[in-house]
Amino acid sequence: MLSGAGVSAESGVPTFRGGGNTAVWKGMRFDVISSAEMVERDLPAVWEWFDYRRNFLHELMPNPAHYEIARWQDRFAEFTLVTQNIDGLHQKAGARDVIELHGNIWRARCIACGFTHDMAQSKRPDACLECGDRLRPDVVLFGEMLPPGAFEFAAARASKCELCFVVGTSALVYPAAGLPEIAKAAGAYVVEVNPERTPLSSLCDEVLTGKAGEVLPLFNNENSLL
Ligand code: BJW
Repeated sequence: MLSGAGVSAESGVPTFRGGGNTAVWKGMRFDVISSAEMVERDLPAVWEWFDYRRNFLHELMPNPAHYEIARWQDRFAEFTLVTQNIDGLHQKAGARDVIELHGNIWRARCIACGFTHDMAQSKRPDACLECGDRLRPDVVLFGEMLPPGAFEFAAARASKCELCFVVGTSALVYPAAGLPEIAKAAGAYVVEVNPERTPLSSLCDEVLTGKAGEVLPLFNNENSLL
């Protein structure tokens, strides 16, 4: 399963592109404030944006889609959850071994030594506790490389996949959006769950038009084919 921001939408997390690409922070588009260039130019502004979002996320809970996905992990002998989400809500719902392609908003990473700091249980340190250098959010911003090995591992699982669910993603951001293409090329049955069509819809064997929190729980009954 590949998940995107739409899975968290019903928890109250704003999507990036839903509503017409208008997500802004103090007049800046998200792809400007969430960019490698902005980390170089104005790290405090980047922290202000991410601190705001962590505060906001603190109150939010997983929704039925997160819980259903977590259940699938126990239901299938081999199940891989790959997410583009950085909010940690899959894990909060009980999902394990989640492959986070774009990092996690609850971690900070040292710009110099790469040491990571947990911010879920404790407050953000002012500087790296290992070397004293500056910290940045441990998320993958535009124009940055994904965490070493994460995409490669996900691609290897996709290339052996029989059933691929693509849930709540606009499928615009690569390389994540390439995973269902890999699965399809390997012969997988590809199912999309999204209220809107995406560039992947025409590749899919099944398009379930609707909200993840309403569609996925429909698989959790005795008539379900899964
Ligand atoms: C619901 C719903 C409900 C609503 N239920 N659904 C090939 C071609 C062209 C460009 C590139 C390429 N390969 C790489 C690139 C460059 C770039 C890229 O893809 N750009 C495109 C936008 C054109 N990629 C990168 O830069 C990546 N790095 C990389 O490739 O490194 C190698 C490299 C380096 C240097 C140069 C070149 C290559 C990194 C991408 C990192 C993305 N980071 C972000 C921001 C994280 C930080 C932050 O949070 O601020 O990650 S961008 C943003 O988009 C975020 C998301 O994870 C990501 C994907 O968004 P997602 O999840 O799909 O959400 P939305 O909002 O787009 O869509 C929501 C969907 O939900 C919609 O479809 C709704 O309909 C649906 N929905 N309610 C179900 N209830």
